[in-house]
Amino acid sequence: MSAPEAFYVTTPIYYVNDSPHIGHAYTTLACDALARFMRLDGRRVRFLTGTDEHGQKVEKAAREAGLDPQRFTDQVSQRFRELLALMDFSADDFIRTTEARHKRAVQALWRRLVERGHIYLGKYAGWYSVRDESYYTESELVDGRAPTGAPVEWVEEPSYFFRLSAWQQPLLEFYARHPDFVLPPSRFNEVVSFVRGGLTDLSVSRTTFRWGIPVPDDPEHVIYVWLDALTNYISALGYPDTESELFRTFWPADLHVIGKDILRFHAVYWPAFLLAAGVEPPRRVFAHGWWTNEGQKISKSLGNVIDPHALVGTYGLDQTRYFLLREVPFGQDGDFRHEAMVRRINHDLANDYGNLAQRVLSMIARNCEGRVPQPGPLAAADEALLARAHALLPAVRDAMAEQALHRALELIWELVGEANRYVDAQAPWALRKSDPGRMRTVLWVLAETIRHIALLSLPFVPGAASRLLDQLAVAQEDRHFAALGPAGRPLAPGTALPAPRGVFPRWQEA
Ligand code: ME8
Repeated sequence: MSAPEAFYVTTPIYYVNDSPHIGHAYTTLACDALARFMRLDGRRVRFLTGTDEHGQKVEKAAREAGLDPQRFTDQVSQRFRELLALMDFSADDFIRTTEARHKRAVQALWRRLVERGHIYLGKYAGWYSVRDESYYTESELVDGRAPTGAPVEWVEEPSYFFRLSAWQQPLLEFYARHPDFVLPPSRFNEVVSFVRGGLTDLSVSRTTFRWGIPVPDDPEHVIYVWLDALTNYISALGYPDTESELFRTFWPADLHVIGKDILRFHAVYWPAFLLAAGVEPPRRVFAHGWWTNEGQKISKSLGNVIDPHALVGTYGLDQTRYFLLREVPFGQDGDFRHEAMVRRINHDLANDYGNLAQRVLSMIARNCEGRVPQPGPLAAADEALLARAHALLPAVRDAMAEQALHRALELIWELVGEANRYVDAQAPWALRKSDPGRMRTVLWVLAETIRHIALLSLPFVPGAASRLLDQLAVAQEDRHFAALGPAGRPLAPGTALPAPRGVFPRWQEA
């Protein structure tokens, strides 16, 4: 058997100036669903997340909290780690930029860029935004602020520069060779036109504060926080040891998932640094949209930040996961609304999915002695429903390959709808007396369809889907996608089933 194909997916590493909120939870959730899907599909997966702990913004937040930066980052980083448990995120590694393994990697990358002639010492004079940790040219400013609305300050200091200007042509060629490097396509167009517009050399060190990784051989300078942060994706694989099993298996990354706010760093600077260092760039950067809260931009000053603990506490974990991934086409902006959440909980989860399972499982409990029924010959309608169930994996796989997570859910729910129509049309409750053999066939076809639905929904609603698989007595070792389809592990007639219990309660307004 050949080695399983690797899949390496990463979240941005989050700044520890702030507690985790819905935006952070969203990005990590998307990565989690992708990672879970690929694991179930037989891939060897590595899913990385972590925290971005250096730079002026974090230093300032630590000062405001009255703590030294290391104590402060230890505390806030821990909250991001707790988010993993809260939302059942299956990350394989959690990197912090204050760890020794990361500092070593960043300094090694720096040295390599110097050796290859891509870094030179100069003087920076220009605008800087601490909030964005980004440099801006005069022409980019809008009413004296960064295009993001963040305040800027004038900075003049000695600085090392990365020869980004030399990478315009190689980047454009790289983009042309990798037409799926950035998704969605509209975002890729933005990147390409930005690079076509010309690139100026990038200041990659600062001297006016200390909280960062020192420049090798010139410790007056600390390395620019974005050069530091982007390196996390390879430091977590053991860079500079590029011969290690970990690095060779997982680099280049299959996918960096980020918010649209940080696309330029990932799609322009990062591949340029890597190409300059002689390291292959990642395969894809997916930039998703931004959430607003009941139509308003989410901000601390407006006091409308959505805390993932509150979401999970109020609506439930599977419900929150489902809503975030289903409500908004992945890549577009979304608006969080209580009413929309309740609609998803009551319609999609309770009525469509939950009811289907509950109806079928309780009929089996009542009429088949609580065992998987023995099917008789299959009728055309049975074959048709099973064919739909068997066709689901390839369709969902295609959607996941382009990070269309909402589409994957739509496809699963199309089968849920199909199965519900089949129950109504076949009316197994009416067959109980008239044709019990036929009733058993119908219930087996339904149970087998529900098995497909539950397995394919595991990446998205892992709690409810596993409880449903428990109720179908699907063994742990059969909970993967190779068990789907007729050649997989269809439910064996006669298997005893536990008493059915609803997996998706309705939302009751208090
Ligand atoms: O940018 N809606 O960290 P950060 C959706 N440290 N997603 C949102 C969001 C919102 N309203 N707000 C934040 C940084 N996000 C750097 C990254 S990577 C090498 C360094 C998500 O803490 C979104 O993924 O500001 C965005 O890209 C990320 O949080 C920014 O997190």
